[in-house]
Amino acid sequence: MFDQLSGRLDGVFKKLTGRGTLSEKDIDSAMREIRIALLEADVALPVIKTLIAKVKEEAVGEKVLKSIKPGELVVKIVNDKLIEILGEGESLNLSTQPPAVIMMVGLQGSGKTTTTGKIAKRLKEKEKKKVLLASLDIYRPAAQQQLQTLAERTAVDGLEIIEGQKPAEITKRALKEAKTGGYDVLFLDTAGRLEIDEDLMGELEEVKKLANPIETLLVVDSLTGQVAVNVAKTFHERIGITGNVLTRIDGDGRGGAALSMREMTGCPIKYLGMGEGLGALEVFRPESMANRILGMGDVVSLVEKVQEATSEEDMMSIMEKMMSGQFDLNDMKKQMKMMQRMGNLKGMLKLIPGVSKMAKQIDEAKIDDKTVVHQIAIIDSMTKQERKNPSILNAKRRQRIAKGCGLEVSAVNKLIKSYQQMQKMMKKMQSGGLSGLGSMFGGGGGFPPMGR
Ligand SMILES: Nc1nc2c(ncn2[C@@H]2O[C@H](COP(=O)(O)OP(=O)(O)OP(=O)(O)O)[C@@H](O)[C@H]2O)c(=O)[nH]1
Ligand SMILES: [Mg+2]
Repeated sequence: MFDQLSGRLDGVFKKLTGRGTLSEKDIDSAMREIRIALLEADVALPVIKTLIAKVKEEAVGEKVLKSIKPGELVVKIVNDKLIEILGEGESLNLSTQPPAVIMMVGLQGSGKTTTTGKIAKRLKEKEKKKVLLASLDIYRPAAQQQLQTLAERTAVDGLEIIEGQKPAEITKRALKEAKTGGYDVLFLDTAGRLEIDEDLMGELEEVKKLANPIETLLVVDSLTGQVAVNVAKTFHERIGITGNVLTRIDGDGRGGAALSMREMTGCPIKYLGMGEGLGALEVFRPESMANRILGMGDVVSLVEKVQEATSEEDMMSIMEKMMSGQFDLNDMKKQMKMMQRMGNLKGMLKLIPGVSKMAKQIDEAKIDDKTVVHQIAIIDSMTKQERKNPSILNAKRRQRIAKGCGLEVSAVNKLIKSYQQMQKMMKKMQSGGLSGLGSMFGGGGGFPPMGR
């Protein structure tokens, strides 16, 4: 689906990521190219405008971390804003007194019946729900039978077909059957029309009133591009929908519908239809769609992890405090948190030039997650005053702290001892310049104080 768009964006990013620095002009021209790529992909204009504005705003304000190239940062920002535009992935809402009624609506041939079968299969297999399927499509020959066959294939129940009943009658019968039969979920698969018309809307309104569905899912064919978005807007305004399902994502459409849907309708995308088979259904996740479009998952996760782990500002302020001898237990906690986060991405850090050495040192320091968690808990149990001025920590206070965090007094003592050792080391560093830094992370009983 996103092949063409992906290709174009890839070209834009290749130009950016190779560079060491980016000027505002570089960013401007990249944005222009992204805009064209999105237009060609048939993304709605207001959506493009919003996206570009959001990216620009952030790209200008963003502080560039030393370990990331500016181009990579731009990729990450585009990725984040794309995710914002795509909207959060909301799961199917079934939290109501059973049966939870799910009404499927949409134009003819959009994939309502197939999607009904797909979701039913998922609910039965993954969530062990008891599911009943009912077709309200009395217009297309054999439509009811089509759903019945799907019910058999997915091993869920289908409502008995009674010829001559109107949709409203079938709805009432289905509700009754679902209640008496103890079903968790009832699907109402409605008939489609070639275009939105008064009859269709009137019928859907009537059924909706009768059945009071917790979910009204609009199934739209993503290959129809902007048409799909307009259909969704109309349906939403008229009968109110709770979610969209985009089908034929496996086809070679340009992707505009998928990208515009959330922003233009205000309704979340809940599922993606990825093929004709009953297993070809994906829960919509904005992150994975963004990744599919940008194809830059590696860069994005690298930037993310570096951003998470090394707030360089934090690091610098801690270093400064250490150098000036003002390092207190608040700083020690901050530092532990930082070490903890870094411990989680040792592999990642090795990839970044200049940081790889640190990763090795972290390895050697053998950060033990549990110990760090305990040490943080101890500091958390102290008063503000104690953290600022650890020298007031007498025996009585230590006992109180130990109680507060559910650990032995000996653990508290160890932590304080580590702190004192660090203080000593810092004093040395102050007099001996930066040469003392070598032992910061590494073994030799130095830093960080793991208290073992
Ligand atoms: N490739 C692909 N085909 C799909 C997808 N979803 C549905 N189809 C196919 O689209 C065709 C129409 O699907 P239906 O489920 O019958 O559509 P419908 O909305 O129920 O159609 P009406 O009841 O006639 O309005 C079938 O051939 C499906 O196999 C999908 O995600 N990908
Ligand atoms: Mg159908």
